[in-house]
Amino acid sequence: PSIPIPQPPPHPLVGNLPDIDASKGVFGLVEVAEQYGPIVRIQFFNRATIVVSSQRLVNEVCDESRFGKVLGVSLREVREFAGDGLFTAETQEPNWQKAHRILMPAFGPAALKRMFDGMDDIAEQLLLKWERLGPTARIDVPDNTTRLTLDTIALCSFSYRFNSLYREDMHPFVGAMVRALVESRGRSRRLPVQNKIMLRRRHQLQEDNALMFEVADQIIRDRRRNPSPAGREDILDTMLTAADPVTGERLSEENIRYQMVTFLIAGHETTSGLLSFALYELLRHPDVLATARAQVDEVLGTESARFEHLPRLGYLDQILKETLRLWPTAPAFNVAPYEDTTLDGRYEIPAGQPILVLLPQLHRDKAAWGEDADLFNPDRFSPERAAAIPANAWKPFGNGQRSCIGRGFALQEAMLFLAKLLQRFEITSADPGYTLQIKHTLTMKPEGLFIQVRRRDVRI
Ligand code: MNH
Repeated sequence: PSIPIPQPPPHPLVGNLPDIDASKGVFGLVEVAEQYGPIVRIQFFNRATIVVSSQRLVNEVCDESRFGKVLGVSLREVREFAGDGLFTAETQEPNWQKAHRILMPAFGPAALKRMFDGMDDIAEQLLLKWERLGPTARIDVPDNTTRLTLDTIALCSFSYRFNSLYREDMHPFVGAMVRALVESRGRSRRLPVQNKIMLRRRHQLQEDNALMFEVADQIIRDRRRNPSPAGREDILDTMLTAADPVTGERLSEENIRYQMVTFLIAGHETTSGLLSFALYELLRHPDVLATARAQVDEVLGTESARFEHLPRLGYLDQILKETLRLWPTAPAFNVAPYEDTTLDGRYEIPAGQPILVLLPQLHRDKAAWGEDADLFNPDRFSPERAAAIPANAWKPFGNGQRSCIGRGFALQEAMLFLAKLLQRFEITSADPGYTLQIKHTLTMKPEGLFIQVRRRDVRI
């Protein structure tokens, strides 16, 4: 017996648009989910989305034999500038499959080991800068970590230096990207006719897209003129030269440009948010900070961080995972059933109907995480306890074949930075009364979080 999916009463024409607070990003949906429960139907104009947020329902929609990724309304707008790059391609598109096969090894374990030096290069620059600024400087955490992660992804994948740490304003790519992402969200909440008449916004978006393509094209032109030395090939070289093992084809120049824009977007906003929220939680949990520091001192001592140290920093890995549980910086993804289906044995869902997996809610589901689900506690991910986490209760990197290609990259980069930071500095909040304020674009970050750092008495 099928039953209707709960939905807030829709308004004429716009549906539930006025019921969801756009300024709160995905937390606007969290409010509705809190009121209506683990499954709720939301309708913008004539487009419906089904929002699921319990482990029980998410576990079902993560079954890849019945459900697969679809582009939500925002991602369909992002496709304007990320094209058929991995993130915004449909799984059935030949270019997704081809690029997936070519690029998976480029982000695999052997590649991550090669990229260690690039990650260390940028992390070292940032920490040296903080040391020179001294203990009285107020350090803007999301701003600094955004510079770190943008420079790191560009150096590691294209051997290109944005040099964000040497400039006051961010590289123009960042402004263009942030505006384009914000506008994509805006467009997804308007009618096509509304979007059509907003000429100034349309022109700005075209300008921003052109700038992002120009940055990518410039890097490709430079590379063609100055090939990488033998043995120093990077991900850009892989894209320019590698043949797909199945079709024997290479990536087109246009597709390479889309992949580059995709890596720059997907590869830095989320990781800087992760690092920012991790610092936010460490400052609120001195006991966790002390345990982390003790491990760093034991493993690194006074040595410079090396790739071989990383597997021994398990507690830092637990901190990052727990941070992504409470603050999933890419807070939602969409799947749809391949065929008409019934969810939870009672909700009828037509083929192709988008289902949004709401991560902040899933990750605080008390049935999956216990009564203390709202508490930050990295022990949840200890080797003993992690095995008991229910299937698909933790999905910050998405699901299955369409999950994040940069997962290992992000965790390695974040772990290395945290280890080096704790080895070298005492950290304190610059504003002990700070109350969390989240800034939402496609991702989320703690806005206005400032720290101060004081050099510890260790010689490295
Ligand atoms: Mn990432 C897909 C989260 C870091 C590149 N990423 C996804 C998805 C999530 C996600 C969620 C699935 C989206 C969907 O189903 O629609 N990503 C993250 C988080 C971090 C992150 C939380 C950091 C923390 N991602 C990175 C980094 C890169 C990257 C670093 C660098 C290249 N991510 C991607 C790409 C995809 C993706 C590319 C699309 C993969 C595919 O579908 O083939």
